[in-house]
Amino acid sequence: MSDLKSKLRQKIEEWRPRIKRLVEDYGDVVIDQVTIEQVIGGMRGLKVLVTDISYLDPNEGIRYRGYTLPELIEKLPKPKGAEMPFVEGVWYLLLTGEMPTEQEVEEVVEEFQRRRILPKVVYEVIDASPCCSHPMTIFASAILALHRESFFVKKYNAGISKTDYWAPTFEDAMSLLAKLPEIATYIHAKLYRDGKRIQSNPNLDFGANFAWMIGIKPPYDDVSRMHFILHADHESGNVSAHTGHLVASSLSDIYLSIAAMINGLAGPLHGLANQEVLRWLQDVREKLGGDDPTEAELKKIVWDTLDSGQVIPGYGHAVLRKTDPRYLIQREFSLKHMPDDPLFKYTDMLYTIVPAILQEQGKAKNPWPNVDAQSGIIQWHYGVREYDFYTVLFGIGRAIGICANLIWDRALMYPLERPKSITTEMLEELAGIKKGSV
Ligand code: CMX
Repeated sequence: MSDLKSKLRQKIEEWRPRIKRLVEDYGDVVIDQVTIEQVIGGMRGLKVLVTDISYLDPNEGIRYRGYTLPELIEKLPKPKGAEMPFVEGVWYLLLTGEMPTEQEVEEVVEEFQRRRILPKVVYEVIDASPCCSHPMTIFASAILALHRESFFVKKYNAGISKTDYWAPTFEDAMSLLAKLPEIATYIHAKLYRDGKRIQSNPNLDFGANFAWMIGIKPPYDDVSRMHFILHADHESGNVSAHTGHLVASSLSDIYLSIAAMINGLAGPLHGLANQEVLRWLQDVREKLGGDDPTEAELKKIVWDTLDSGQVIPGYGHAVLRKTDPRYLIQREFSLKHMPDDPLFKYTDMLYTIVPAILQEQGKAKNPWPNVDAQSGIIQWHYGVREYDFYTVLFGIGRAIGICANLIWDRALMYPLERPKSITTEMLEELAGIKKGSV
């Protein structure tokens, strides 16, 4: 058994009694109340999910296993000469809650390298996709095609004990994550490079191999690592994480659950926002004849966008109430590596004007930028200019956190998710509204 898997087994055995005690001895403790506004309004703020992989503080931003992102970037082992840590180290940390040593990371790097090879069926599914399909649709289909490889399904059909479900789930997660860069870069080659594919480099880590296969030189390896790490997790209630958890709660395996999560990520209010940012910025740039913008020009365009009933992509958040630290880390990287990039200049000027405008408009609860306001600009700068591909990159990162969550869901034997729904009439009765009084 690998060191990571045996470390995980030890952590799971330590954690299980805590959950058992909470349910058996404290199961009737009330932790939240539900209002009509929350029921109709997308369950905002309701404390009804549990995860120990990450926690999102509205003012501070995300912590992975208790570490802020800057702490994580500083402390995790890095490839020689790199600015950003190994993606594999984040996987280790998310799974076990422990900061890995260089040796422990190296072992995961090698394990992922061994599991990279795609079965033929994945190429066939990608090749068979209509040319006008969105890359996220193809990405989800390719992941679904791997379902027949599921080790969990084999073990489940053979009659494995419920207490051991986590182990084949771990194996499936390792195999899927190792393959995601291969799948994504093949989709990229197929859609945008006449199918000209660059083969995997057997000596490279997750981030560097992605950069290699997409054909972009350093420091794009660090861009990849940064992108996948920053997008890895955002606690449990966001659409992609919650979808993954919900689907897996019916004991659907990793492949079915991650394909579902990818579909949730593909919406413009969630992961597709990074593509929307680029599209909107290019549109703005075109309107200004490609020139550097003045503040007055940009302010007018922001107001015009709002007045036409559209959102400003990359701004606002359902939980965050301050500038997203993931935005700030990418901004810092951009200031260091691409300060003169024309689109970065737009982005940075928007950072100074959009929050005040959203505050003046008075609708958005959070006027500050989120991760998507900056991520696409960096991709564009380094040469990934097909912006409908950006959400696929987000998907690779997010799959890391969700796989960690799903393994722990199985380890702690969380049950089928099944909230109760009621009718509008019942809500009116609860509110004391007389029938027919509207
Ligand atoms: N531009 C304009 N209006 C905005 C806005 C923005 N960036 N953000 C929120 N609002 C509006 C909402 O549309 C809503 O308007 P209505 O009352 O007319 O419906 C109002 O402000 C209140 O919304 P909220 O409670 O502040 O935000 P929600 O929790 O409902 O939604 C989010 C959060 C992210 C969907 C929203 O801020 C948004 O649409 N932002 C732009 C898209 C985006 O950047 N999404 C990426 C989020 C990060 C990610 O998941 O990747």
